[in-house]
Amino acid sequence: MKKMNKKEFKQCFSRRLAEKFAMEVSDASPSELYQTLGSLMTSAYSQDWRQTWQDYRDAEQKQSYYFSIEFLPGKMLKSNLLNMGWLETVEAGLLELGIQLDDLAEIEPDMALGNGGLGRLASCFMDSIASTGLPGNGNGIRYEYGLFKQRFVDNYQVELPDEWLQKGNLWEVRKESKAVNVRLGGNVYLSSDEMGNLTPHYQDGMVVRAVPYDTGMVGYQNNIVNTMRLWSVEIPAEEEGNYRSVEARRTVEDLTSVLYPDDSNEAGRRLRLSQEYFFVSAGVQSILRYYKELKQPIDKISQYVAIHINDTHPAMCVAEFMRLLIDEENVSWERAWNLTQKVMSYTNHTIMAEALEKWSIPMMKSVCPRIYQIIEEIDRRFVAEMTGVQSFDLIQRTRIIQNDQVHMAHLAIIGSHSTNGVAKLHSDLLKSVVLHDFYELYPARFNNKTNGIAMRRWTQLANPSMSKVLDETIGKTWRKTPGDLRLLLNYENDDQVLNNLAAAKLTNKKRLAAYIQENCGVEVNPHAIFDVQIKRLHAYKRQLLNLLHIIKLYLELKENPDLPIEPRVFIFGAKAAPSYHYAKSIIKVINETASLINNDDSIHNKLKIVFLENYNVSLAERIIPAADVSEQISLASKEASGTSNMKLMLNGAVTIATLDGANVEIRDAVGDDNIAIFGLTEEEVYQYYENKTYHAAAIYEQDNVVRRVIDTLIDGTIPNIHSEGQEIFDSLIKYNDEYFVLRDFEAYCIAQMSIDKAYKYQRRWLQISLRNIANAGRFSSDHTVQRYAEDIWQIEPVFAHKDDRGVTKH
Ligand code: GL5
Repeated sequence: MKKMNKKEFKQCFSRRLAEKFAMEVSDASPSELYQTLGSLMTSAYSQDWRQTWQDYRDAEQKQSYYFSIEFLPGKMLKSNLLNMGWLETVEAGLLELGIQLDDLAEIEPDMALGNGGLGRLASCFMDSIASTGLPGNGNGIRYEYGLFKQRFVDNYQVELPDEWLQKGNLWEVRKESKAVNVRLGGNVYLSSDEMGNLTPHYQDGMVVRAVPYDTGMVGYQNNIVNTMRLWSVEIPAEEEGNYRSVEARRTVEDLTSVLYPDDSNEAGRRLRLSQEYFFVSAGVQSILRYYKELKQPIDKISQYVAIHINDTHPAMCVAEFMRLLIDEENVSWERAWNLTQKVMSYTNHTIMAEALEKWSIPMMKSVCPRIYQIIEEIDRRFVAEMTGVQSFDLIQRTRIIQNDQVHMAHLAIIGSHSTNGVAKLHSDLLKSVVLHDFYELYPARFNNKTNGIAMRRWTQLANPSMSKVLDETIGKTWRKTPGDLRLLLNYENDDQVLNNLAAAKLTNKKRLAAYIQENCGVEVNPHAIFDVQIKRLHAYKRQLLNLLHIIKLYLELKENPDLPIEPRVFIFGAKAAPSYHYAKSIIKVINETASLINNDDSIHNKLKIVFLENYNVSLAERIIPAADVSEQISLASKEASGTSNMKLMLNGAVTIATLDGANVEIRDAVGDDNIAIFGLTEEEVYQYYENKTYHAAAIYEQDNVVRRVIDTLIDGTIPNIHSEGQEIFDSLIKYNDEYFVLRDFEAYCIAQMSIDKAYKYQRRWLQISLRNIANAGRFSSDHTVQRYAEDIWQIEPVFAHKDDRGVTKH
């Protein structure tokens, strides 16, 4: 990629502004300046983008395609600048033109085509795949509306549409020439020729156009630009006549309109399944079209293509790939099946039953009838193959079609060569419990790939103050090789370094405090402990446990305002799914508790609660560098991995955690003395399930502290929560506390006391924090994707060895 000095950049920038808007810098709005900078950047990397694609093609590289219904890249301006190697030059050049880069970055809407960890992981992977020079692509949906914008009205969550495309999206390119047609609905019947070959005939239904929008995934200073391809629906020109009414057009346009249609009703579920088939079919068709251009025999396709099924949403890739091979390419079933299994791989991201998708047969038949036929045949052959080899019961439990439902995880496992979990514990649980039956059938297919995070975004971009201290202390190699963060361990007794890290943290805390003041009107003390829980709102993640502990502290302070605890600011960031009533009640109760505590002068500002609205990637970038404490308190066994735990440790926060998901590996990395572990283990949780011996009401009756705290939900201590307080109270006492909040409460309070105590000894605290930073390198997603590349996809990096003029040296 072309490197520029500051002077050249300023010239190019002013020239581009004049060309694009016929303006001088002094006349332009931040939005026009942002557009100008963006267009300068895209034209600078588009040469590399073409070249990367060309190189893969010339070298006939095997490529991977990561199919994900969510991508959560956040803002791309600064991360692209960083990866292009332009960040410092541009920042300085703009400053000389009187422009703050951060003001331009503010203009960009967060690209929020995802919910949480799953989508953010996909985006960290996209960054790392390009940065490690791997030939890998993303494939997903270009939703017109991203995840809703969250507002609090009367302390309730209210959802507003996220019209992120309103002002255009300068990173994407509409590739009309690469569009494909996707057929939805209708009927299909098969005719057979004298050789027994089956041909499908389609009746009715609709054909929609899938048009790709490609976004360049710029690798970290390596001249590689990969592609994230997101599909948008359009009405094909030849079908225009069939879609005259607004309503008819709407039925098509809805397909790629929203992320997660409300699945509490039939129409929403149907739309969701249609979305899944839409992006699966479009993606697989375009892969096959590309493969055919290579003019290789179809039987070699697994040497060129790896398709990754990210969670169950794209599981229909298995059946669609089969469909294309047998219906369009005339490949026999047996050969097609063999190729499909070699090409496909699958990651499971949760053990929560609700997320292991199942679709009713009538629904699937009506959305994608041919796919259903193929799944039925896969299921039939699976049963036939296993009969006589495995027990009847095992076959019944593992087959794809059961009780009138299609089990998507079963389809993904049976139709692929690899199934992985996302942290050691999670992968073990898949083998021993959740997918144990499949492990019996296919032990060699199971493996672990612990999640990772795009280190550059979460340090260099989000935390420049800490990054500077790291550069000054251990040099700059950690920027490219995160494992080098370990060099920091040499300085754990160096007061100067500890103080520098403390000063960087304080800078970040002050910045967050200013944001909190501006957005919530709450004044917080930057010297207080910033205790952070940021993640989707879900009962298993136990934001409620956090809240109950806060209430306990509050009650204690009310009794004894001089209680010798460190001042603490509890910071929450979380969205609740719009139809998840219970999670919304928790938000309401946290917010009302915040109003109560934040306005109670009698506790001398020792406690504050801040629930920041609209948690998203950009907000995470503000909060994480300022965190002292990282709350990872899900019920053991329920959080597959977690990734905010990794980001927070990397930024020097000390983790308070159950032994769940990747917390176990964080504990192993930092050692017991540098993390606060508490609560039931996963084995103990399973024992409770087995013995059915958990009685939350008994804890409530016997434990005075618990009772006092829980009663505040219903006795008027916390105002305005009449029904929500009762609902939560009932969930704990009447419905026996599904996530063992009360069982872990005491242990959690003790762990919290240890945090309070440790913080009092600042030097020791800073050492713990330093050890967390130093040991975070292993959680780089660069490392994770390399494991996927070697073990699952069998793809290799192409370092095209380009010179600075973008010329490929072979
Ligand atoms: C999730 C899990 O809940 C997280 O534990 C995990 O870190 C993440 C990425 O593997 O996947 N599954 C899921 O559906 N979402 C997640 O965050 O949204």
